Amino acid sequence: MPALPRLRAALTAPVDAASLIAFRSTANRVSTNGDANQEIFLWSATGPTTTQVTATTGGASDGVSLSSDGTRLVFKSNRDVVGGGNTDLTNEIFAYEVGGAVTQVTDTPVGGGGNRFPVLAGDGSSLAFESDRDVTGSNADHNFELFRTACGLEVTMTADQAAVVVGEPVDYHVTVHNGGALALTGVYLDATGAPACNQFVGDLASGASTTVDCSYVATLADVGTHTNAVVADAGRASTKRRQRSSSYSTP
Ligand SMILES: [Ca+2]
Ligand SMILES: [Ca+2]
Repeated sequence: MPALPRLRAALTAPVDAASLIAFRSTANRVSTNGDANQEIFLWSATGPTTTQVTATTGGASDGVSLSSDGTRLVFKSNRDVVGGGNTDLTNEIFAYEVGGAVTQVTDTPVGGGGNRFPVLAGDGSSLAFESDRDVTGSNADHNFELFRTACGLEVTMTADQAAVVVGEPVDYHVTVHNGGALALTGVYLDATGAPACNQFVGDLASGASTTVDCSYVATLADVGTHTNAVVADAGRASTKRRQRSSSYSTP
């Protein structure tokens, strides 16, 4: 059976190449999981060391996916992993930059099954996951949909005015930041309610930020409190990354 050793070598090659294995466990492997809940661990052949990525009490962190280049992993958790980002303990997606910090990718309220089954692209540049939450403002019926998002992309939105009259502009400042370790290409903003903010940003190096200034003129249809939202993403795919919004009142 000369083919069998070659087959075994082929199957183990991806793990050996990255020298990393990510897994979930209830074991107290490095003496920091005394409550024996499900935590995410990362084993490195080059240490050899075992890193406990999550440190939570109760609940579960699982569904881990490691990029084949070993730069980051993603997982699902119903714990407040980062601290303050998931106090309602719903199923959210988190990312861990290997050797760095854990960040929370999704942020959704109580209801349904939440966000689950995250899978990273081989180069760690993006992830896909399943969710029955209204992650990007386009799933109001809350069935399970697939979402894709660039990794490391963060967006914030502020408005100069808290209230305007009809015919006056609301001036927005949308800041996009690449908080990940990899450069992002083809970053763009999608703001269907405020067309002037619907802009192509371009490439963002790791750690780079850029701010887009744009305005929206209030109309009669906006009387009351109106919310405009903007999402940012990278690459050519059409699904969105983080959503940020800003509200104003029109008397
Ligand atoms: Ca624990
Ligand atoms: Ca939540």
